[in-house]
Amino acid sequence: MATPILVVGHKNPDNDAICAAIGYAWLKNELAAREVEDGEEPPVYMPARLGPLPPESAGVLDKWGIPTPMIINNLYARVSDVMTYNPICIHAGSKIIEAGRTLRKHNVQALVVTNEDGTYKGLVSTRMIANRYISATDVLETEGASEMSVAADLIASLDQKVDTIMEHSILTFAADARLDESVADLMNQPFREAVVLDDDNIPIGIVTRSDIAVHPHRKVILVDHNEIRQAANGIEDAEVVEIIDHHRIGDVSTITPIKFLNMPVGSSATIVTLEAQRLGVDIPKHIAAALLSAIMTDTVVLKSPTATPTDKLVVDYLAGILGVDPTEFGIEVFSFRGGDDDMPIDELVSADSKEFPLGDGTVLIAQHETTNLDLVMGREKEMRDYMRGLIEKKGYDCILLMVTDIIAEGSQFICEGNRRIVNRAFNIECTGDGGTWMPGILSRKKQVAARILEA
Ligand SMILES: [Mn+2]
Repeated sequence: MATPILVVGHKNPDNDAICAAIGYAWLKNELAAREVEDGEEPPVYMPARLGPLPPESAGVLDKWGIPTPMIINNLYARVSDVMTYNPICIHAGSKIIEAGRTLRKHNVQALVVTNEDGTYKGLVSTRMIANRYISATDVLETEGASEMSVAADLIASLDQKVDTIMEHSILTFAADARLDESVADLMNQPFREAVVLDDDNIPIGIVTRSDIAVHPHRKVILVDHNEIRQAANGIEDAEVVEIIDHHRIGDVSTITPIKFLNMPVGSSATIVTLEAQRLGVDIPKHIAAALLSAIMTDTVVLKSPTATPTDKLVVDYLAGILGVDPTEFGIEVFSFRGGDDDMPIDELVSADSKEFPLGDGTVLIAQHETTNLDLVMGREKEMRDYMRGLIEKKGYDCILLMVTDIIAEGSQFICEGNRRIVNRAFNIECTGDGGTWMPGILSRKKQVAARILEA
């Protein structure tokens, strides 16, 4: 069974990190199926994620029947990358002679011994059976037994049950255990084999000292990031085989040349769509929906200054496949976030917040995107109380919360702490009441942080 190649977005995933991974894994599988020779098994690309699904992703995946990408904790090589699957098993009640026959028949060195219900009990190897005979010769020399009686004992012992000679104290591993740690354990036990068990204690694999002589590296395609800080733990132990991204070039390095697509466009999903077009692969509706949703969230329905003419073309193409109006589609995706009225206040204010150093102090700029500004502003007092508490706790000079109305295309500034910092930068009069409407301000990175830091 070939180990799948993972396609994974950054830590703390947003909708683009999830949907670009789904889209690119789909594209790679399509291409692999085309290129495969007769009788060959194509490589399998599997989308994965490093954290919980954002609500808009959950909404899109649910609506379009797309399976949720599996969550992974790290990219370290695992026991399952080297183990032999489906080990040969024998019941503890079987006779030793049967164990001998089974070892011969399958030409293996060890059998996993199981209980009646198939759960793991121990292990019997050719060496354990051989040891029985070697110790018999010992009896011959030290106790002066006759050769005939020893031989008779040995023949009789073939009739005994396997569990009289099996070893109970063999190491067991979970399939997803880290290989480097497991190798150390395996080298420290007196036996050559370890048994791999599933959650129900059923043996699913066997791993020997010769299996671990090679250290495999998990293959991974990075989407929507190319910095180690944002990548899965264990990235340094993995083999990065491709990168699809729209952020600044970071610090992931590779040993061999790879396909590294980086474009200054509004989303990674845009690049995935361009690749499908370039390679002449038709995009099915569910994948078009995932990709379109990612472009819409990353570019705030194409209104963010990060949106480019290329994004616009790609959005029209995907909306054409789906037969939808792109803006309506985008607003529906944002509405999956929902819950502006019952969202916990810490989440509403700080889920998307970034600290910026300013002089000797720190400014926190938070952003909450909404399709219902009135609903959010109804919680103004709650938000301000929470922001003042944050300032007290963290010592910020100032917190600016941008409540961004993606339909009206602007942001309501709510400011606590030293408001002069914000007022000076934008030449406005933010007060402690009601906030200040800033038409056209949608991007924290391009339109707000830059201005405050320069002022
Ligand atoms: Mn992105």
